[in-house]
Amino acid sequence: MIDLKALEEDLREEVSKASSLSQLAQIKAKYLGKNGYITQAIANIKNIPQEERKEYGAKVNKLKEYAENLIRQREEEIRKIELQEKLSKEWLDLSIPLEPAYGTYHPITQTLNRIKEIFISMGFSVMEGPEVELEEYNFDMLNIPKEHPARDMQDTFYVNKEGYLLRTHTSPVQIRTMLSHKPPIYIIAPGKVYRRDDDPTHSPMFHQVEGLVVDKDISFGHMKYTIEVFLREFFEVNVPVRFRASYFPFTEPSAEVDIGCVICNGEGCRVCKQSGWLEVMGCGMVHPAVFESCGIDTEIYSGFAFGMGVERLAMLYFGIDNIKLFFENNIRFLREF
Ligand code: 2NL
Repeated sequence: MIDLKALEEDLREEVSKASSLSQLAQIKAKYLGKNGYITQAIANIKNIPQEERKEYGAKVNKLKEYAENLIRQREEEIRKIELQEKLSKEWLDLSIPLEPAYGTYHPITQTLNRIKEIFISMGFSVMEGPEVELEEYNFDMLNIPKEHPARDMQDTFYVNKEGYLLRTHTSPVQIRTMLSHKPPIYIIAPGKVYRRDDDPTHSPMFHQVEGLVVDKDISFGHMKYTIEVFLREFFEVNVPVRFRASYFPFTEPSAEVDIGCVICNGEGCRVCKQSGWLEVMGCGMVHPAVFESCGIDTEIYSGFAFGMGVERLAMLYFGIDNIKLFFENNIRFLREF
């Protein structure tokens, strides 16, 4: 007959010394497992003489219940101790200020948005159009001759569909607007344009904003004032502005617009090549041939148009000397804005 008292004492001692759940699991197997002491004691009940069997059986079953409870209690204790240890080792300092990873608008987007805001404030609408354009809208209807060098494969990206190209300026958006809307027209056309250029001052993709006004009695004076107001709003100072006679096939007369150098205040520096002036845009009165190709009556309407490079304006506004920085997505550069 197994000594149940001794078994109980051994069990109590071992359980009280167990300090981990795995140790406890071993003890449980030793007493209550398939060949455990208590399991064996239960199996042995049938070998006990008849007169003692009932009492012995009751004791063994009580011991089994006692063992199960004892082990369960210890298990809870050990879980608590282990949790306390974990909590004292692993902790978070909730007082550390966390800087949220805010994004920002790309400097070109910021510049485009500022340009748009200024023209919207003057009553212009913003028009957009496709980047893959008809050669007809990009060149023919703008009075650009068939032999013009800008049409050359070396200057323009043609796509593998006859009569289509990547727009080289946003003028086709204005052609589309004149074809679909009756004057008065007061619009700007911002967007991406493409030219086969890739050197330190040119990128094959860049951004342009063009503007177009078509109405009755529109003069060069309206254009000059509109552009002067825009430039002084954009550069946030009362910059000198001058108009120099120039040539574009789509305007007549045409002019290039200079501002007093915002880097050296007109004193002469590397950026303005010692001239004190910076060329910032081109403009002119819309050529009658352009109006005619769009079905606008030149006896009734006149208008002006202008075009500016967004990267160039952004570089002057932010004081950046390399156009490539806009397209490298260097996070240390972008964080500056
Ligand atoms: C420049 C010059 C210019 C225009 C763009 C234009 C558009 C139509 C009709 C007539 Cl639909 N003109 N656009 C006119 C003059 C100059 O851009 O230097 N851009 C960066």
